[in-house]
Amino acid sequence: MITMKDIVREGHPSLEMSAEEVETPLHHEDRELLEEMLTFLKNSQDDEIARKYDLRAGVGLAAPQLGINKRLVAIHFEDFNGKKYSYGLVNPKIVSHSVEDAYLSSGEGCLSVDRTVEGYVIRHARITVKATDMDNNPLKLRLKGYAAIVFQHEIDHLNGIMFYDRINSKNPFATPDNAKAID
Ligand code: SB7
Ligand code: NI
Repeated sequence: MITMKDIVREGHPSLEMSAEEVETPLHHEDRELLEEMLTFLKNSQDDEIARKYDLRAGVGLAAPQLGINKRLVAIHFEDFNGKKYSYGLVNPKIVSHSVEDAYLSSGEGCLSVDRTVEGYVIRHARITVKATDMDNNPLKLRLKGYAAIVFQHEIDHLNGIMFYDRINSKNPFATPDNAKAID
């Protein structure tokens, strides 16, 4: 079972490098890893289990956060409208995005970062993501709002990018005119 002790923290090299493409159809071990990552997210959102194992709640997890240098991402959350997103993604890629940007007005955090970093994380408002799913089927998703933010946070981990790399260092709360707030 994955717990917080398995999650590497900022400064670890796997958070700073570009991860390797994963072969498809998935090898058994990669499929198992994605299942374990999804289980971690579900456990982290279950109050009782999270308390018992001291898990921080997470909506996504990327393999490099486990020190595993592979392009694998798990996502599990419900958006503000109650729409459910639960995916194991293999080699996810943003194939197109809006000109408009967006940021979460509450900022972002990361399971690999044990401190609060304040500021707006400027991202694309809308993205189209292509990936292979856990059953080896091609997947194409059009995402906006909170979901678009979460997927970009996770895909960034595959490219060695942390959320604070996208905060304006001179003025963390600067809002570009083409960026809208997501509450
Ligand atoms: C806020 C938090 C996340 C994504 C977008 C906004 C995910 C936090 C968990 N992770 O560190 C996953 O990489
Ligand atoms: Ni993160």
